Amino acid sequence: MIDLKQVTQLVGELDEEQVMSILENFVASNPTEVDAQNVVGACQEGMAVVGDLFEKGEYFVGDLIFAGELLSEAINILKPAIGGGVTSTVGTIVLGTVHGDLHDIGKNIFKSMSEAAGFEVHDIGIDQSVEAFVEKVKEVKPNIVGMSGVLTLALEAMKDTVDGFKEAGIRDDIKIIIGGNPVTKEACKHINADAFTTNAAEGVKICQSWVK
Ligand code: B12
Repeated sequence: MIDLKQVTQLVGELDEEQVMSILENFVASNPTEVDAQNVVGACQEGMAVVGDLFEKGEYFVGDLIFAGELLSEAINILKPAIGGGVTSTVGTIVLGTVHGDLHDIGKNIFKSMSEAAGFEVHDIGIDQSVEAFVEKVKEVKPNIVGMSGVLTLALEAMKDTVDGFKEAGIRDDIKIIIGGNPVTKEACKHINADAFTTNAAEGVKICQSWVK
């Protein structure tokens, strides 16, 4: 059995070697999807520890960069266990991190999980302008738009983006889900999104309910 608290602690301590060794053994044990998603959650909590230490001045930007690389590597190891096996497309998602925000680890986790659940995902990347979202939606006509952001500032960028969809006359053609650490029920209402989550697995379930 994997010790989730230990995973959180080791990610918080940026102990790359131990984290990778534990995750490799975990994946080799043929875990269930739910167990793998819990490990993603434990890693996410570890990143919150990194964020707290950064705020306290104990970690620096270099540590944030290292933490980002560590988590991306961790998710690559976990990917085969996170889910999969669905071969037919259940729906289409346009996904991106909103303008001003360069964080993409959470977005990439949601992308992997939704692809594993059978969604065709068009990932437009980080720091994406309102126009880039609008153009992509016009091009691929998705069922769903997923917007990611971890900075507090991202919430206003998400609102700008939804306003952009409205101005382009395409808001009612899509469902919008927002994700990332700062999203809340209140923010979701303010932004005029249809759903919010700080958990990628929950996000996938919400998207599945929209395309049923
Ligand atoms: C790693 C990191 C970085 C890395 C990012 C690397 C990368 N490739 O993403 C780098 C070094 C680039 C970075 C830069 C900065 N960062 Co930074 N960073 C972090 C850190 C430690 C972890 C973020 C993370 O990956 N978390 C783990 C993931 C898995 O969690 P998540 O994003 O929430 O995603 C999950 C869910 O929310 C959901 N999800 C996410 N997106 C989506 C989308 C959809 C559609 C759905 C359905 C679900 C979903 O699924 C995921 C899995 O469950 C956070 C601390 C924290 N508490 O988050 C600070 C943090 C976000 N950073 C912060 C800051 C201040 C900065 C910098 C300004 C630092 C600086 N002085 O330069 C810059 C800003 C750059 C910019 N313009 O964006 C602050 C933000 C403060 C604020 N309130 O706005 C934080 C909170 C740290 C802190 N406590 O001070 N950072």
